[in-house]
Amino acid sequence: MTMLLRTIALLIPATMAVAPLGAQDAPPAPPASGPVLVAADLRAGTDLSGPWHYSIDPFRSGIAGFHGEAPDKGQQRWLDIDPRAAMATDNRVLYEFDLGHSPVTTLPSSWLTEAPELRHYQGLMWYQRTFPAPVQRRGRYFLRFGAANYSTVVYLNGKPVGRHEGGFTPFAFEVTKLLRDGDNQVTVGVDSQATETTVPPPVTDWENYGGITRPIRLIATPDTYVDDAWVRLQRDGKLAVDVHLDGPQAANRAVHLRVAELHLDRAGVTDAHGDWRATVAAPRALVRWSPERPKLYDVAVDAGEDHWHDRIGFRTIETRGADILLNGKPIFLRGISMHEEELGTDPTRAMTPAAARALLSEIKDGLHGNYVRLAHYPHAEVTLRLADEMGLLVWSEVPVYWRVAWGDPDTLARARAMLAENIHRDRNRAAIAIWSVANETPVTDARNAFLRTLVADVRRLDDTRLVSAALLVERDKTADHPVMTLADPLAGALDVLAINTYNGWYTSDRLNTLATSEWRVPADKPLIFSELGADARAGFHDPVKEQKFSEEFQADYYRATLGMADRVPTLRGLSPWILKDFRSPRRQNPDFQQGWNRKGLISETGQRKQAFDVLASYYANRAK
Ligand code: GCB
Repeated sequence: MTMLLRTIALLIPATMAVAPLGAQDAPPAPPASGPVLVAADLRAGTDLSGPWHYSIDPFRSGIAGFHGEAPDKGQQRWLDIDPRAAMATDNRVLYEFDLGHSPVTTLPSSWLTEAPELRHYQGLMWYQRTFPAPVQRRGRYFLRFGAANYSTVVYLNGKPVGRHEGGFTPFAFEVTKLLRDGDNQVTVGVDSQATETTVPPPVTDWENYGGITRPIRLIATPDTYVDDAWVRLQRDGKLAVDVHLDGPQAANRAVHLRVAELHLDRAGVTDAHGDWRATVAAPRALVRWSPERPKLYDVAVDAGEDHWHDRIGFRTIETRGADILLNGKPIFLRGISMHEEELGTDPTRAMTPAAARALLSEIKDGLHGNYVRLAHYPHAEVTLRLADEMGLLVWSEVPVYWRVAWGDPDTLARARAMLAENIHRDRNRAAIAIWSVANETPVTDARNAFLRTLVADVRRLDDTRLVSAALLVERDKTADHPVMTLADPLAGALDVLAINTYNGWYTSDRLNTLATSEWRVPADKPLIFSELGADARAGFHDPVKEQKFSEEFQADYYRATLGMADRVPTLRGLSPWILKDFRSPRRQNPDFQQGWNRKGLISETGQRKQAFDVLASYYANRAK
């Protein structure tokens, strides 16, 4: 546990907490760790985005006193009081915070961009706002966070409501009984500090945007409501539905699955646990979702007073030998990778629909793509919804990245919880083709066991997608040409093999030798180059010597690497690194990087580099 969560665990009763999932006991699949509220973004609610007060707490004084004991009153940020008025009234009173009179930021956003002195702040931040309770309350209310990075503790009107760990997945707490008439005060502590046992750990190659980076909403539901619903087309051609109701009338309840456009109305009754499962023959009129025709249907689940709905596309994805089949037909994944970072000179990881559309349009229309790798963690719901609408297949991953504490059961529990939260949120998205469990993780027994557990979780939670991981290869140092061998024992557990390759960028290979590369990979599974790339600073040209960081080098690197890719018989897709230059504190070459990883095909402001056209025409040809 992080320090924040460890201390908070002492303060918040476990029953109110999102408990870490049981770690080593592999089966059964991890349960949902709190209310799922699937398709919460389409439910009625009050948007709590907008102005919030904020205040740093670098020594975590609101979490623990200086001897490690519970903090005294003068430091308890969540108290339902007015410190200024209290101190003015009684000179024995001391408060060393006053959130209600602290500076204001606009959420969702990261604090890194709020003020220059916060640019490199990694630690605990407190946020607070008040909001009016809905008048005439009925049913149940949940405070839902799209994401907060990294560990979070939430209080309402001075009372703890829950805690959550993981910077990229949604979480919700029921607050029905804590709401009061008139103004309600919500206080949130968010700690961005990564440790050796968090997921991801401290060393990555992207900006650690601390803060509440996705929408916060107060969601209203009836007393008994559809907490989870999963509607999909199975590989056997049937539609399958799983529903879970939560509430006093969840058991033995009549439910209906309705897809009006297909005249589909299937009735059922939940069991004693509030669960209903059914399959129905797919209506003949069903149009299957594809990148060329991303057809979505309005799907409803009615259960008593609750009318749940979502927009869902139906398609199958599977492998046959080295082929990836979409709706039974072989497909080549014409993709690119992207981080969750909006265009602009000072991104704050606030992904609005417009910001997501700007990025995905570059892929779909600019590059002629049909696929995107959403690296290296679950992206915002808006991005997934747009991928569904625009027709882009998605690789989705959890931040099990580079060097993780493989032997630590808590770390495994964390990764499993994130994976489960991600799959629960997104398994209704037709766009999702591949769940990936890791990126560039060195092979050891402990790592293999850890990742095998994650692969098994994916298969239990969603058997309609493909499982992958970006793997490392071994380079034969004695060969006279580049020879790379995939010897990772995890390969056998995956549906799609994925390799990141940077020959000619991080290696001293001359670009004209890449064509002679040999890739020794299993012949019976599809391979994806999940990354390939080279940096270039937009506008820096060196047509004669083509030094690194010139647009010419990057364009030539793409030509050479794409030529190499064409000679790999099992290659079925590409997601080069990366669409847009992105913030990375490890990149400090003052001439070219200035804190940015420059492997984008477009600059941070959207300027296309030469290599953009190289990939765009390659994909245009592939699409013919
Ligand atoms: C990788 C990583 C990615 C980095 C990239 C790079 O292999 O997966 O996160 O950003 O290389 O630019 O070095």
